[in-house]
Amino acid sequence: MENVSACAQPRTATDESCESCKSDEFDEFDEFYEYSVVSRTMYGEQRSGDAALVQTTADGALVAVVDGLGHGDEAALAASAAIKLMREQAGEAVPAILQRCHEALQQTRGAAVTVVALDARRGKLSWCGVGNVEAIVTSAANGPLRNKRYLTNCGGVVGYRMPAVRDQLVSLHPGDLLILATDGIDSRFVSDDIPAGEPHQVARAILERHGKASDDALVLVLRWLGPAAGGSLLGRTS
Ligand SMILES: [Mn+2]
Repeated sequence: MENVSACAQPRTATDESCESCKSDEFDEFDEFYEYSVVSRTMYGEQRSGDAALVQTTADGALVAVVDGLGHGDEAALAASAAIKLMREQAGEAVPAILQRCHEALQQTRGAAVTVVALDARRGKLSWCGVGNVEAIVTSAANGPLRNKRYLTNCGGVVGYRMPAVRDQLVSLHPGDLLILATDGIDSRFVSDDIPAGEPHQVARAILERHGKASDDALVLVLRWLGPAAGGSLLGRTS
């Protein structure tokens, strides 16, 4: 597949669609999750308007996917403005981050943004989104059978028409997958079986099966591993 780029742990950004920021200051929860981002720039465009961020925080990580309106340079500009803002605000509550994004994107064409704070200490996600970045949490294929949970995004455009947003909380079980996808991925992927494998295999399979030719496409897959067996969330000294 042409124009596909991937970014996965170890946390090295291999394309401009994914910024992975690992801070030595916040490495306590590095072993608690693994993730991968794959993206494809629309044929004929030089830059993708889709972007992702995974940044370590004091409590775990901030995870975000942005789809700048449309595609091409203007979309990429809006997306990179959102990523820059979120890097600076990574420790804040997610509704506040979205509101700051809205202010930062006023001079751009705007974007769909979904932002997720991973609280690794408590094994919970707090998330909210505006616009049509699809987001689900699904149980591991071999784990306890649980329904997929869908994030209910608010309609609107960050930077242009911002609705009131509230975050939703989801508890994680070891093996759970968080999947975020821009609308360059056919939204019917959520009713398909989730492919097996490592996060990069899951992400790549979703992109190959459901990616549209008419837009940039990006999939982020994060697997929650939880604390290692026998380990304790509190009082870790290493
Ligand atoms: Mn799009």
